[in-house]
Amino acid sequence: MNIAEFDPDISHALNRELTRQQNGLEMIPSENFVSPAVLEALGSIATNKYAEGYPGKRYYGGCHEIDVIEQLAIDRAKALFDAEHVNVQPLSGAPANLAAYVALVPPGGTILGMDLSHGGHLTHGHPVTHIAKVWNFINYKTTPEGLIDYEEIERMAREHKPNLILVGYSGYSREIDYARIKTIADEVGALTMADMAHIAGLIAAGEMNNPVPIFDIVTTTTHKTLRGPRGGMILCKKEHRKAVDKAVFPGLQGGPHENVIAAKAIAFKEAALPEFKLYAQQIKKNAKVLESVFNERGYKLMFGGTDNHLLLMDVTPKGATGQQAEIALDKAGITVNKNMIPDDPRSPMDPSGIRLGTPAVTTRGMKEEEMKQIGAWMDEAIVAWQDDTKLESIRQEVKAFTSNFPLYQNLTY
Ligand code: DSN
Repeated sequence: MNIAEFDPDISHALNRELTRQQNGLEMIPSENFVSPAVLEALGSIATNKYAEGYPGKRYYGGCHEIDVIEQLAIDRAKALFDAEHVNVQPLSGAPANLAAYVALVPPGGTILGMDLSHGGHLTHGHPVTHIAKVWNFINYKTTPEGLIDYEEIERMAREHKPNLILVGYSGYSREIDYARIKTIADEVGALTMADMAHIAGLIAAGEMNNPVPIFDIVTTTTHKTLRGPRGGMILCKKEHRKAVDKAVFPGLQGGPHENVIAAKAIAFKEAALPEFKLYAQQIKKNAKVLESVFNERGYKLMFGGTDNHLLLMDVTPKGATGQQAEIALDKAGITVNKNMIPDDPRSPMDPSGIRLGTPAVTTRGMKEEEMKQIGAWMDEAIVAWQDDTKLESIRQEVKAFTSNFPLYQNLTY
């Protein structure tokens, strides 16, 4: 019995969500649309199998084909990122980061990571997280010009002697000099970690610097620019293999989600194709077009612009807060997320900024010309945040526009 017959409530919600995805413009930089093959693997019978352990060393019988699937995912990820060891079992980005800390830093040890409002992530040690009670996180910030402050990182590393120096961000739009961080870490005897969740797809395509050959450990999600299923992964040097694998299982997780791992394997195969490189290049070109549109229209871009897929911008010069802009854009059929800007004087629930990105619209085939139109609509919607009639008219235009970029044709639940 299919979903529609058995559970109309879920079926209707899924169909409405599908319509929302098809009719709107998805500009949240951490979201994307997976391929039909990835979607099929997620719904496959691999979900039925328990496989605690690792390929060839499981605590359950009947894992032969599951081993084939997980080993393919591991081997493909190793090749894609030039990694010595890969663990594909982390359930998502936050569990991957937690496992990385468990593997490499004793409780009470010191971790030097980026402040949340300057582009870091909650799991990089924000005081509201439990992990901030387990490890001693010290946060660095960007320079007043909005760039990574390598000199300050060096100074703080010398002062605090961290066990681990962490780079890689959720709201930062510039390139990272991993070699420079490695030099600083070596000087103070720290290990190095990069959280490449946002930019993994750009790195896989060779469109951004790759930390994996340089750093001790790299964590990622698989569902952002990498365009795979919702999940996580850890890549590390051989000497950390045992500690990482033990931290993931049995340290923190139970049975791996092998349907998701099958989908990861497929996504890694897709990311190795020449067309994925073109996709990654287009993501960056599209972000650059939005950068110039918003510059021309008087927004304040954080970090001076973008080298990757995302933009963080202060919308208050246009008379709206981040929350008001997010709600107005939603009404106009454009999805973004409100976001703190560096040292934001406002609150996280109603910050000064919004964060936007191009991976999802680029997957739909939108290019430079379409970005100009999207940027214009976004500006109009933010300026008219109190005008529901205007927002509804933009929504109708967006709907007509997106029908030219079909998504999951013939899919229904
Ligand atoms: N929630 C993700 C993002 O949107 O960047 C990071 O965890």
